[in-house]
Amino acid sequence: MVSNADCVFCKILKGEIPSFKVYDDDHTYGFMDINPANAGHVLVIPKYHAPNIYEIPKDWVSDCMITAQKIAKAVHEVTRPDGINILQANGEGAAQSVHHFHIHVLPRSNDDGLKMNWELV
Ligand code: D5M
Repeated sequence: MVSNADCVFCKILKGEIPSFKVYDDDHTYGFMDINPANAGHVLVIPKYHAPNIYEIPKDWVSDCMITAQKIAKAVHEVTRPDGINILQANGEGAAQSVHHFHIHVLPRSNDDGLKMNWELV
């Protein structure tokens, strides 16, 4: 695995800090967001350290999006939210706070009060 010793998500992948796992395969890992914007907020990360979408090899993007789809379909089937946002931030101007590529899977309800913009993630 390509890893960065200072990266919080790499530490999660190595088991050095705890996480609430919801999905795990050879290339990707899904876990609950520690600061959820809404109930059921999940993050999907590659088992490869790249800081953003500019630098990550394309196959890892594919793997992560396929995992995000699996999680979204499972959430849709089980909890029947009013909708699900798939979000991904790059750079400070996009409110990226962890510099290991990740995809947010964010269930929505019609009355959750969240706006449909990026400043919320
Ligand atoms: O989103 C980064 C997200 O990562 C943010 O919603 C909090 C979450 N986060 C940060 N540290 C942890 C740990 N240790 N466990 C779970 N979730 C975490 P961004 O798109 O970069 O703003």
